[in-house]
Amino acid sequence: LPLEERLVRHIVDGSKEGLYADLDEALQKYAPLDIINGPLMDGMNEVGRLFNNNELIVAEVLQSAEVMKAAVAYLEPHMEKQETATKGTVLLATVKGDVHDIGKNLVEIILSNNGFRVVNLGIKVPPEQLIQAYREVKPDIIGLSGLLVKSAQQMVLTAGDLRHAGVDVPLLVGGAALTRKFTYTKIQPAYEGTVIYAKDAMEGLEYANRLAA
Ligand code: B1M
Repeated sequence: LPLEERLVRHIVDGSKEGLYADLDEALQKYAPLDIINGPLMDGMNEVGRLFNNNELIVAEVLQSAEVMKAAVAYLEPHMEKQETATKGTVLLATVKGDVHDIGKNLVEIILSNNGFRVVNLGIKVPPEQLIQAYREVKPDIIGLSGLLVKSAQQMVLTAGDLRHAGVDVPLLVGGAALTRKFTYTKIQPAYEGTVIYAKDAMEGLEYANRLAA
């Protein structure tokens, strides 16, 4: 199989056998982020499709997720890093009820490689925990991730709870269940400050940079 297809297969099959050798080969040709956004992401999307068709079970999806995480961890040291003074602090979380964290962790890597301090609260983070962390960390931006359809609704609730707690720093939101339209028609009206939708981690960085400027 050609290299790109082998990378897709590692993810779909949930197999680390030969993964690092293939990643090394890929690094000769592509930037780390292009490997993630290209074949590795294609693999995850195929996993999602197969799972949707009942051709994979949760345990297999979890194995694919492990391989994706291992690949991202392997590529991370090869990414460009900006050694500048910090542009600001981002408080990051996957919303209550949602365990998906690969996209969120990618956002963390990209923001922290580009001058932001990131405090990552992890998964299934309820609004109360976010509010408490906000008071301790005093972030410049709060980043929320969610992949489930119900997570989009949870973001509306979270935004409302943050507003009631007097939080009004910009909210950066992303994840497969969200759309730009949902963000501006449902989340924004529930919040006091600005709400920005980012379709991927790089767009998240772009908006974070603009907010920090
Ligand atoms: Co789940 N899952 N999953 N899953 N899973 C999806 C999301 C699903 C679409 C699959 C499907 O059915 N086709 C579906 C959701 C359906 C829906 O709600 N409509 C689904 C389901 C149903 C479930 C369970 C309910 C299954 C079950 O138990 N029966 C369960 C839910 C548990 C829960 O959360 N309470 C579940 C569990 C899991 C695993 C644990 C097995 C595993 C997650 C492991 C982990 O994350 N540690 C998993 C996986 C791997 C997936 C798929 C296959 C892949 C997700 C992924 O990691 N993608 C997914 C299908 C799919 O997305 N195609 C699926 C790669 C990652 C880099 O992309 O996170 O989208 P993503 O991040 C992107 C952008 O969205 C964006 O940037 C990234 C790219 O640069 N982004 C941000 C994300 N967050 C951002 C934040 C930002 C900015 C950008 O700013 C703050």
